[in-house]
Amino acid sequence: MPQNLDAYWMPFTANRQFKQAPRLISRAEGMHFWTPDNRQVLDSIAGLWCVNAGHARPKIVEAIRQQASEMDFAPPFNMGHPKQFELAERLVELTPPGLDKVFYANSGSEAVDTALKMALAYHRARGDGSRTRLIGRERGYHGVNFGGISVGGMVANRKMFGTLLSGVDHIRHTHDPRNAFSKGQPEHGAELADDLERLVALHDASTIAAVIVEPVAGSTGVLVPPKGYLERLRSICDKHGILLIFDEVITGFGRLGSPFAATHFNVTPDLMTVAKGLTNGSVPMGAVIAHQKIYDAFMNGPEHVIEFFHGYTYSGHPLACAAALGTLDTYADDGLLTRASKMAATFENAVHSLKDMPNVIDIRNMGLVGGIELAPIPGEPGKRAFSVFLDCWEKGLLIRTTGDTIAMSPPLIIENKHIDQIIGTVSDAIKRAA
Ligand code: PXG
Repeated sequence: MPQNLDAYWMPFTANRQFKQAPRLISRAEGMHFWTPDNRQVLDSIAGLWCVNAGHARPKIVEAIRQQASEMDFAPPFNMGHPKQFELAERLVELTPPGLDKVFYANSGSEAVDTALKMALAYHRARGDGSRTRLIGRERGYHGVNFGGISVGGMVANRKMFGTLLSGVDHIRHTHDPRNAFSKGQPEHGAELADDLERLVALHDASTIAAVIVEPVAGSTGVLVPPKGYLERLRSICDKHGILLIFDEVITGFGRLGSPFAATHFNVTPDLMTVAKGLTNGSVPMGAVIAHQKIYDAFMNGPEHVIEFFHGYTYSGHPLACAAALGTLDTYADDGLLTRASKMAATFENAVHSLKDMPNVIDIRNMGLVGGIELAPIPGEPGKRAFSVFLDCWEKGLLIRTTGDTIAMSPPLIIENKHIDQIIGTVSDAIKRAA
C-alpha cells in the first residue's frame, strides 16, 4: 500500500471520498483483479470497456516485452516503422469496405478530435470550406478534449469549461421511456434521426461538415439505437453531403458480437474512431479509420507538402503497435470478435432477470453490454447506484455506474459462471440499496 495518497489528483473520481476509503487494485489476470492484500475481484467492465480479451494475455504481454527491448521509440513524422504499416493493414481487413486508411492517436479523446479535424479539412480540401459545423447528439460521450466535449452531450463534462467550440449543434438523444425493458434494439424511435433534418433546415446543409454519434451510447448509460435509426441517419447524411462519424471507442473490437458496430448494424460511416479494445487496454492507443475518399481528397497538392497538419509525438508508438498486433492475434486465436454474439442471449436473459428488483426502472442490452437503470434517491442523483457499486466491491465484484445506471461490459472471454456471479452479487446489492 502507498504511504500517502495526497499528491495524486485522480481523474473522474471524488478524490476526498476515495482517499478516506481507498480502493486499490494491483494485479490482474483473465476475468479478475486482485487487491494488494490479495482479495480477488471479478471484473464486469473489462477494466473500463477496454480489456476485451481479459487481462494479461500472453501474446500481448510478450509483444510489448519484445518491442520494448527492440525499439523503444520511433519518430512518427517523416519516419515509419514496420509495425505501424502492418497494424494498419490488419485493421482495414476488419473494417467495412471503403474504410481503408488508419491514422493513429493515443486515446479515444484524441481519436475524436482527430476525426473532427479531418472532417473539417476534408471539406475544405474539396473546395467546400463553408461546411464548418459539427453536429453531436444529446447525451453523447466523445472523450474530454475540447472537440469531444463540444460535440458531446453530457452536461457535467461541459458546463465548467466555457464556451467550447463554436458552430456546434446537437440532435436529440434516443432514449424513450416507451422502450423500457427492450431486449436489444428498441422498436420506437427511428424517426429521431429526422432531428438532423431540423438542424439542416435551421443551419442549411452547406454549413454542416459532419455528424458524430456513438452507435450504442456507453457512458451515458447504455442507449441502444432504435431499429432503423442508424440507417436513417446514414441516408440523411448522404442526402445532404454530411460526413457520418461513428465513435466506436466502446463498440469496436467485438463488444456487440461483430468486429465493429458498423459491421454489426451494416451501416458504414465515413470515419470511425477506435481506442480501448484496440490494444486490449494494455498500452494507450486510439485511431481514426477513414474512408478512402477522405484520404484521397487530401492527396491533391504538391507532393512534397504535408497534406494534413496534425499528429502526435506518440502516433503509432512502437509499444502500442506491438500491443495492438498481439491483441488482434489474441482476438483471432479465441474468436473473440464474434464471441459476444454467442453469449448475447445468455447475457440478455441474465440482465433482464433483474427486472423485478426494487427500484429497477429500465434494463437495456446488446451483445455483451448491459445497462440497469435504477430510480434515483429523490434529491440525490447517482447515490443509489454508487451504493450498489460500493456494495459489489465489498463482495468481490467491480461494476461501473454512470448516474443511476449500472453499466456492464465484461471481457468477451466471460463464461456462464461469471455471469451468474455478477447477477447474484448485483441483485443482492440492489436489494440492500432499496
Ligand atoms: N468516445 C467514446 C464513445 C468513449 O466511450 C472516449 C471517446 C474517450 O476515450 P479516452 O481513451 O480518451 O478516455 C470514450 C471513453 C464510462 C467511461 O464510465 C467511458 C469512457 C471513459 C470514461 C468512463 O462509461 N469512454
